[in-house]
Amino acid sequence: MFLCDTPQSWLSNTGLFRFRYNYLFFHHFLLQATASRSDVMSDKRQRARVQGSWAKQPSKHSVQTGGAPNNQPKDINTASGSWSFNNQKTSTSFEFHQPTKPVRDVPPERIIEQAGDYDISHEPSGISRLRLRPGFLCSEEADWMFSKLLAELPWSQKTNYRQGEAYEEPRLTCWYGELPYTYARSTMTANTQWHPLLVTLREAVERASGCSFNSLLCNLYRDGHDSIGWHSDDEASLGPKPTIASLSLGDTRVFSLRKQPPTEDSDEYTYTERIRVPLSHGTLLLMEGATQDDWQHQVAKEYHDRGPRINLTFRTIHPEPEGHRPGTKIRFTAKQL
Ligand SMILES: O=C(O)CCC(=O)C(=O)O
Repeated sequence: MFLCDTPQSWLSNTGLFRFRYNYLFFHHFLLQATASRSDVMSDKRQRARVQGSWAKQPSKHSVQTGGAPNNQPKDINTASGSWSFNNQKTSTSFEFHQPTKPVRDVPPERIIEQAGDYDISHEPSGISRLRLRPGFLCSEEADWMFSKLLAELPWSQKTNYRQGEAYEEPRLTCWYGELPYTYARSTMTANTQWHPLLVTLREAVERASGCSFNSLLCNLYRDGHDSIGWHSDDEASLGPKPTIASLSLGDTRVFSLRKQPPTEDSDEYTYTERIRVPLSHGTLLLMEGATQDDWQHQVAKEYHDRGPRINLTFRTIHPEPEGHRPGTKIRFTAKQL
């Protein structure tokens, strides 16, 4: 007879029964494996939540129910496709160790380009303050002054010394003042022959700043390759907490500042605060208070075309403290002043 007596006998007769039985067995097995896997996952999540890492040995339960936990070498049988769950031979454990140094962020660089007064730090040494006046000179008078000073000032290249080695400054300079000025182990001799235009500019800067200045260091950056490296204007002859007035003419260059690191970090400038101040034609910048104690500044080389720039830095110079070599930094003489 073609129709079977019962479905079962028909199934068993056709072999479909064997297929269905195998399928059910396999399905059951899959469910178990999935349940075990989800146990492992929730176990992992729990431990990650509690400890933040694999601090604890995997529980017996998780080892028995399935694959090796993450970070544990895989059992060779598992790797070769065997379903052996009880052959954990290694006892490697991974423990969370608190990093000995806290992770530190590099602070984002601040850009100052709008006219205003900026207190850039408050330290035991005092407040460091920048006062920025773009357009202090209007562009026509700045153009005229720039050409005149470029042509008429006695520019020359100074030789400095670092660790006994001579090097040529990557810019031209000239100096005005009744006293000589020594920095980087080389001296600019006194020069009282002020150019008349510089006298006018000094008076204008004194009115704007409320300070008086007896000296002027002029810098000429011939192109983008000329620069001045990181330094502070903190020679003892400038006195404590000097105000320095810097007037820029010609192409814009970036004046950068970086905070002195805390003493325990000494020369580690990676994490210190940084400020960029683009100094354009006719801009006046005043550095006041503790700026020379707590910050360094530079005008870095640039690798694209830059036209010439003149920077006039008005200062007040005091006689060098007795018993100290000219050009000594103030931190080595502070007690004498
Ligand atoms: O050119 C400038 O703006 C900075 C000059 C300077 O840092 C200096 O004369 O000490």
